[in-house]
Amino acid sequence: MNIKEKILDGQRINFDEALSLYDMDFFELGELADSVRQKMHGKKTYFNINRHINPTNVCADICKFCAYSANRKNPNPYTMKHEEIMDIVKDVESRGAKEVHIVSAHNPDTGLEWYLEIFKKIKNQYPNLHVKALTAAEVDFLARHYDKTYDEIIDLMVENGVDSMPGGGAEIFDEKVRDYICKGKVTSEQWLDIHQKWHERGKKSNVTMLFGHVESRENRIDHMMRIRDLQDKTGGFNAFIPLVYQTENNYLNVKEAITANEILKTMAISRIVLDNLPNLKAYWVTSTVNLALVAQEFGANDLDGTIEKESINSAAGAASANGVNLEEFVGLIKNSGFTPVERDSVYNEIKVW
Ligand code: V47
Repeated sequence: MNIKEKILDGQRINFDEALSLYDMDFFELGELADSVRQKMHGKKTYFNINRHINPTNVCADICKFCAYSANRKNPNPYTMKHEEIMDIVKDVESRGAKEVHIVSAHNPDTGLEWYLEIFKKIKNQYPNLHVKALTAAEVDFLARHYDKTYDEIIDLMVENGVDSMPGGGAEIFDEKVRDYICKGKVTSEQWLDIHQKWHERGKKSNVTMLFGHVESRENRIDHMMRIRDLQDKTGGFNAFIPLVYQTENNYLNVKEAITANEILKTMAISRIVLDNLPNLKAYWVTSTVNLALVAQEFGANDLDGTIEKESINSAAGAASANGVNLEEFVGLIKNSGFTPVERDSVYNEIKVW
């Protein structure tokens, strides 16, 4: 059987086979990924009504690709008070948000309570609002800084009402590249270990991959393989989210931006490799809305959500600071030939638009 027949037959492909897909005809690869997508989701494209909240940009770690944390290029440190966060939550909940996605920098000065008690406050006031919060990088930082084990931090997250974990902080698992782009932050092994522990508590999470900077195609396939291995063990990942590296205001100094062709190929290959992961999210914030719409033909079945406001990727040049309008978003999905399906945070269908 050749690779194409294997994929159409639903068989698993190995590292070398995955890498060779980069050399396949662009449209043939797209059609293969689409056949996998269609088997899993038909023409449905999922999204949710959500709000990203980034409560502080003061960070004890230094990632070369980050334009969000306060530093020489972005000398505007801020830390929100819980009341400020609650005001945002009140506003977005009253306008239909079903999820808040709360991710911060690694602020050494707030105290552990500042990080955790906000979730309890949100849950007490809005029990039906899904709280997706704390990346594995934050969990690792909190454990190190407050002398706790990962299990202790995870128990506190559960106690305080975190429903699911976002996929941030995975970057690229290859140790050499990781050392170059974000030395000192959570290691690949630790990132996967934290998610495994979270899954073992019956909880769901997402997983990202930051690409289009200094990594190779081999590094991307390796990243996908490590995710596939953990997913085989736990089944706890909901979505894979390839994040396209944004070039501005950071210290990575990448001259040439990745091409749309390479982005779509990578998405298609990830749809094929991650045969045990249900959803592939084209995160329009880093790919642009237009390319995310095209990515629907290359295996993507999820476009994240309306977002409303986003600070991490927009700091590095993404046009996402103000989110997208719901009606417009739904119209774009429909006009591109797909069925917009509003979902909750764990992929139960809420409404077919
Ligand atoms: O972890 C930082 C990335 C991530 C840049 O789980 C950059 O549903 C591109 O993880 N260019 C945060 N990316 C965002 C994130 C996320 C987003 C949407 C949905 C979910 C989910 C998770 O942003 C960071 C980092 O990998 N990032 N700087 C940059 N210059």
